[in-house]
Amino acid sequence: MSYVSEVMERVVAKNPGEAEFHQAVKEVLDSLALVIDAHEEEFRKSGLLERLTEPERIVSFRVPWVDDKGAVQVNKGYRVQFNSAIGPYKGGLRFHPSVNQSILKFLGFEQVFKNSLTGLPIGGGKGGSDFDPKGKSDREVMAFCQSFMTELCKYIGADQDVPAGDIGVGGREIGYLYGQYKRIRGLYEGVLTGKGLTYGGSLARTQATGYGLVYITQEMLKHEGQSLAGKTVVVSGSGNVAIYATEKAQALGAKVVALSDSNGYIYDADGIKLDIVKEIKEVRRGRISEYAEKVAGSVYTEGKGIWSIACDVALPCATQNELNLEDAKVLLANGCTCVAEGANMPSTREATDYFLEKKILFMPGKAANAGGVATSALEMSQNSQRLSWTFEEVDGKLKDIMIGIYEKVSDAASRYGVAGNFVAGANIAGFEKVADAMNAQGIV
Ligand code: NDP
Ligand code: 2IT
Repeated sequence: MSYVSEVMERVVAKNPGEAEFHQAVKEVLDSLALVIDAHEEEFRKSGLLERLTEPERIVSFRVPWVDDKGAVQVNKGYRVQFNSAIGPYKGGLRFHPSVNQSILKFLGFEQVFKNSLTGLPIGGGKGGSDFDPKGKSDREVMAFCQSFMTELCKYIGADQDVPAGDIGVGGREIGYLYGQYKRIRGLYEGVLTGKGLTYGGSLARTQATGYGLVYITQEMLKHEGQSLAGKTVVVSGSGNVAIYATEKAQALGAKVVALSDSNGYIYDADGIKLDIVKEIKEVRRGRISEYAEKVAGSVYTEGKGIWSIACDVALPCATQNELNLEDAKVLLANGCTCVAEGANMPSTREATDYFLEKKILFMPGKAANAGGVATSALEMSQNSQRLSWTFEEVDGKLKDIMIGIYEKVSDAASRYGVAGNFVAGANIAGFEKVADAMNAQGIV
């Protein structure tokens, strides 16, 4: 049996029941077979893949807090410190009832390759809790965040592990988490990114994931002699990534006709009015259905189904496995020719394989959504320098980083004889730097 297959079997056997983690590892290992099979003894000897697929450390802890009725609540808290070969652990915190160890391990694993692709010195990690911020008062969110950080602060630091936001963790949560870290550790340091602009945050971090997604989409289209101008775009989700992907796509002349949340989706043939979405989602924390109540001519549909809307470009920006094989078939049947993933692993493996087989433009999440973490690394640089760069400076660097990622991914795919397969390209290009650093540092 090949070394890659042996390691995949080992991962399944040693991590029972962790379907998302298996899925993420399998996709990467299938790509890496192109690199490893020809030199497998070398890789086997240093146990490189066994080490790459085992997190350096997982911290799991109790998060007790008191709700507004005076009742004690207990949530699970985690931090997965996956790989620090190229820099301190870096990656978001997710607060969502679905959070478990499998989901955080898949996210931490993907983060290792994503962070490598940015070209910046950041290792990979992820954390979070099964806490659901939906419907909680600000005081409850603060109580939860303070309790979460009281434990997490023992394991993180500006040169050690630097968390940020993800699903359910935005500016409000980062503020409460940062305040508690500073209070306990007595350090005013860049231990979290996505901070507010008055206390060490970076301009353009809020926009970065969505803007970066659109920059790399534009770059893919450019290489085909096309652009986003005049294209019809469907974006799933209506959170941080979806909102700023919509904003940049519109700025580049695309018409975004749909957005969604976990309850349903809206369709606006005239193009989404983003100021209304921001008011519903960023200010009032409401439901996307409210858009249809406010905008005449727009339609709200309960449930899944956003991928049945005809478009040229699809940008899944909600969550993992939100786009399956059936969705992929419907998208392509309706004329879609380009899919770029704003979310992490939003396409199932079957959907991904279908996109590759049909040779549409497909950019996987670990390349397409890397603009967020890249800009987090720029926030870390500014914190270390004790400086704040202008919006234009950060946005300019973000754009250059996304174009650089496109080039690395496209080049790696070509070097290994699978030109245009950006899934293999991203996995291989991300792997090369991490593998080199791990080899140089010995068996650790
Ligand atoms: P937000 O919490 O701001 O928004 C998440 C959006 O996705 C909401 O519209 C939410 O709907 C929807 N959603 C979440 N979970 C589900 C689900 N299980 N089923 C259907 N819809 C769901 O998160 P972000 O925008 O920050 O994150 C979106 C995706 O982008 C995630 O995959 C995240 O890992 C990824 N990402 C985020 C980065 C960042 O910088 N924030 C960077 C790189 C990737 P509802 O409100 O109803 O729950
Ligand atoms: O998935 C991701 O890359 C993020 N949620 C952002 C991580 C970060 O550290 O900015």
